[in-house]
Amino acid sequence: MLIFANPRHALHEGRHEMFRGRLVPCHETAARLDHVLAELGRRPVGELREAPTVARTTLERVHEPRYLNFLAGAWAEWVALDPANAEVDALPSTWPVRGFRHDVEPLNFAARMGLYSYDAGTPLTAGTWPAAEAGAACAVAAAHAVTGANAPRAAVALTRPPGHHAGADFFGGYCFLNNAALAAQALRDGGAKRVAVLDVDYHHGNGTQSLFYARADVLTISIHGDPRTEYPFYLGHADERGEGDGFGYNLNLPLPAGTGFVEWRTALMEALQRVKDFGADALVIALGVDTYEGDPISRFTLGSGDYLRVGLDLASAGLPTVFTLEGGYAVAAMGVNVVNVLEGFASAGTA
Ligand code: OKP
Ligand code: ZN
Repeated sequence: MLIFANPRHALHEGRHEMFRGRLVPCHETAARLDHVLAELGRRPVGELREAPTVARTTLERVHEPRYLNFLAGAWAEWVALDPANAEVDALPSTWPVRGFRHDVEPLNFAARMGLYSYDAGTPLTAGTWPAAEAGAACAVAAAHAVTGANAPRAAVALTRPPGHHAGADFFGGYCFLNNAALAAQALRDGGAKRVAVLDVDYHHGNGTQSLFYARADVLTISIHGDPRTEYPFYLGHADERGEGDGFGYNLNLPLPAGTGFVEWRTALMEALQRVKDFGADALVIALGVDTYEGDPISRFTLGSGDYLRVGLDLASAGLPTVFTLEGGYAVAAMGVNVVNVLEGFASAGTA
């Protein structure tokens, strides 16, 4: 198993997110990844590698050019508005909902922040772009690593900010560039005919679903908290099955808050059966461990030991597999939970 750890992840360190009328400290912190790296130091389940840089054209396989241009220049614009802004994160506060235009890009910075986002919980900071770009490079490198003869079974993009909520032209849910989608597209571009993305984060992978919704070559599956009560609320229902050519190639498995490992694993088995029926050549796992019982913002009750079983189950698909790191906010348990998945996967055989 090869592990591409984002060397620039700590450049993205949001100060505050909007929650119930107040700015509260961010849940998505650099310490999360540091705990995973520390646990990997104790239990080296794979080989750490450095990722080469990613080309803009590769990012444009998934994201809109005008969105990438905005993200890449956003911090400089923010500080140019007022030098004092350097001490504050940029957060959106106005959004073009139903009936507003999305085709005309406003000149106003706040208006563009809103055009390219969907929540006020995702601060954009000085290091957001370099961190997200280097993370995307890890995801693409991981996809390349499992491609070709004699490739290892699995590669991991150990990165933050996470990616699965980001769409073609929007950020939100702590995500800016969709690492899982970039990995899936890189696998397709590397010759895989059919790629499955299985999202096991507590939250529905709305960005990934939207990116591949009309495509039959990438199957998207998400197991998550029921969006009627859980973030991201406006997508992730069981009746969303894809559209056009993509009809039948999206599977949502929402579960009620409070779900434990036995029921969660039944959903995982259904997901893996769908991957098998699809005839996938490669698998991308959007790996969030916010399904953990101790997670401060989520409500499933998986235990740390359960993640070993999860890894073993994922390996049973028998496919070249790329993991991208998504959520997980019980910071101290984060390392053990993530490395348990990877160790469980590796214990199955040739990873
Ligand atoms: C990102 B990922 C909590 C509000 C929830 C958004 C959650 C984003 C989760 N104060 N804010 O899927 O783990
Ligand atoms: Zn999540």
